[in-house]
Amino acid sequence: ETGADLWLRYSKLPESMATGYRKEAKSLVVTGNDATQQAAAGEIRMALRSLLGTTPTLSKGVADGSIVLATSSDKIVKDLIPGGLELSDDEAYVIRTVSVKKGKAILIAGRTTTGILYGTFDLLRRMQNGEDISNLDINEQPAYKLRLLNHWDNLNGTVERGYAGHSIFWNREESFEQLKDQYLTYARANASVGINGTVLNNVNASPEVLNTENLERVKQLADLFRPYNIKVYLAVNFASPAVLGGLDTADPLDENVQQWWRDKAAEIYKMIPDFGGFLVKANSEGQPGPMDFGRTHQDGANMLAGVLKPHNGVVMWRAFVYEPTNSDRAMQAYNEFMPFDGKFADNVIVQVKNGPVDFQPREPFSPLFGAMQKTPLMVEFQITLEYLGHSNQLAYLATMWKEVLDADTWALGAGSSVARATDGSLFGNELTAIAGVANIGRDINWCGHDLLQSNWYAFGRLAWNHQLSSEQIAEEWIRMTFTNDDSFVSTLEEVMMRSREAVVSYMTPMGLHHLMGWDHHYGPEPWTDLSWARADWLPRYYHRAGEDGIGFDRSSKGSNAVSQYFSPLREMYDNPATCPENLLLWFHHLPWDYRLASGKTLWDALVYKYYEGVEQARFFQKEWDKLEGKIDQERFEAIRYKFKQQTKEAIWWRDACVLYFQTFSKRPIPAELERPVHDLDELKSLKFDLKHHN
Ligand code: BDP
Repeated sequence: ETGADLWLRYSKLPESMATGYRKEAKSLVVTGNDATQQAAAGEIRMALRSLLGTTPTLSKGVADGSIVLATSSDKIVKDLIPGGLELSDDEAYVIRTVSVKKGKAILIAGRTTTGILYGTFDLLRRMQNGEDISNLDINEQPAYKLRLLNHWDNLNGTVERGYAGHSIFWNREESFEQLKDQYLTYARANASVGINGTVLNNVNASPEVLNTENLERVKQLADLFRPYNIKVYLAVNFASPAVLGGLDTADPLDENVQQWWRDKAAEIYKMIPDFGGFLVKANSEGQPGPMDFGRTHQDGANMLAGVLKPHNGVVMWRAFVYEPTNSDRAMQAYNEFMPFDGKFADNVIVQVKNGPVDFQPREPFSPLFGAMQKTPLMVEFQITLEYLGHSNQLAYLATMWKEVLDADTWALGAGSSVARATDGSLFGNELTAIAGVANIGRDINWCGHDLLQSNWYAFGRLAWNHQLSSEQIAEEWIRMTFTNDDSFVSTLEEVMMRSREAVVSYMTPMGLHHLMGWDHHYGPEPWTDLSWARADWLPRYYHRAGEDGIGFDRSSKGSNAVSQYFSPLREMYDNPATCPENLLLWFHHLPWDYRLASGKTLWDALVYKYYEGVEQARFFQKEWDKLEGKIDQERFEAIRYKFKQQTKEAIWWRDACVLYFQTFSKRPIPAELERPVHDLDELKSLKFDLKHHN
């Protein structure tokens, strides 16, 4: 197998499971023929043929063993459920076992056909997981309204921070027709986990994305995705009116600029009436923005919001900003955005990366969550592993995302989690959203590493329901993607559950961050010094190792970043004795002999963590090898190779960091640990070349 079918393989179920299901799926009743309902019907027929070996007959009447796909206003629903059905949301659905003459049937109903589509994928997931479907009473509705992938795809076909080949959207070598099957798989995969929007281009946006030829391509994609309830969005360059439109300014308060955007929006909506809106990276890392014209984030975002408002579009305005100043980079987004709280138009949502710096293996949550209470905020996660080993290492990220979503901001006292601060339940915002930077490309298995498909899947599942557990999501995904063999499932699930922590341990344990190589962010380079680069792009800015110790002092005695958090978090982070050990060096600069609660010195504890990370990687390799023969040999071997690579790189990371930090600590590696296998000079002279990597 190639992995191309993702978790939608629908491989034949063992007879023991299939027999029971056949009785529940004898016929299919489909009440309407809009494209979404037909997509659901097509999916379930194809899936059941493959899972059970039989296709349910299409029927008009409900009988024992029928599956009924209907909207709550259809007469059939009123017949089956005497009191009728009340659904809370256009994407909500129910799946119910209902009595019919001489037996029972399964009703999948939504207020709209979108609910039917989502309910259909839900039922299929249960069947692939071998669950009992004989007595169902399921009510589902999404936690966030907009559940989006962000593709950092460039118009020339490359993908920024993409490790799975070229862009699927901006490929010019093949025609749209040739790529259509791939697009359909993409749409089905997204719909199966409830992802309902996609930003088709890089946040470092080319103005050219808005030219008519490119908009034609966007329209084609929108038309194909529409039955799957996926809206398209574009990242726009704030200078577009000048660069593309030929105006002499892009000042958001200039009438001609506004007219240019209005005309452009009219053109887009004429082609794509349900176009979702714009994502904007402004005045960040060299991108143009309203501040170039003496205006503010508020002016820029609200101008675009006004343009999109008549079309029901939204503006997702990113808060990933950091000025070239000497202040702590981790504090800058907060400082820059807090003054605008409550000042954005109601179709603006501020998109905030999960952590205050940049998608590190572990960061505390961004202090903007909970703090901006009068502005809808959305979390931006990174599905692609920019800082966690690209597509060569396994880091199952549901555990990281749960850590962030479940973190308590204390904004309105205990129970003010990041999830609740963004899903509308804490501050009552109507507009709610969540985004993940996609990890897919044209590689046959989509993600460059078969096991990293799980992160695409997990992002969608959590965007739908942030209360699901990482374990449950992993288990579902494994069963659908590989096999229902219980020992396979439990072994791989355990590896996945430990995987992100393993990466943290051998890369950046105890709150260290940004030790990765310059620019490509792959591999360890804690020593890098470039005289011409901004200090806060370089590792030494973050780890601050010296003879006196290591870590970034963000306590009240240092940069005071702790003050951006609510009490009692602020006090907890401020004191090294109460700061969680896994964030210790994020918030504190401590001497090498600092004693931890365990009694170990900081130096010893840090070294042990690096070694533990390597042991975890070795453990993954060993566990994986036990699974040979339980799945197809192709994927087995491909993954085996990745785990081997991961162990090598874990050792590379461990040796590089331990040996480098040892030049400051001047303390020995604890005697019972094995000796490094590399020399520091050898590691420093490694020239990592991305061209040979992808
Ligand atoms: C950083 C990436 C860079 C992105 C930037 C962003 O290194 O490629 O453009 O984030 O999110 O993590 O805008």
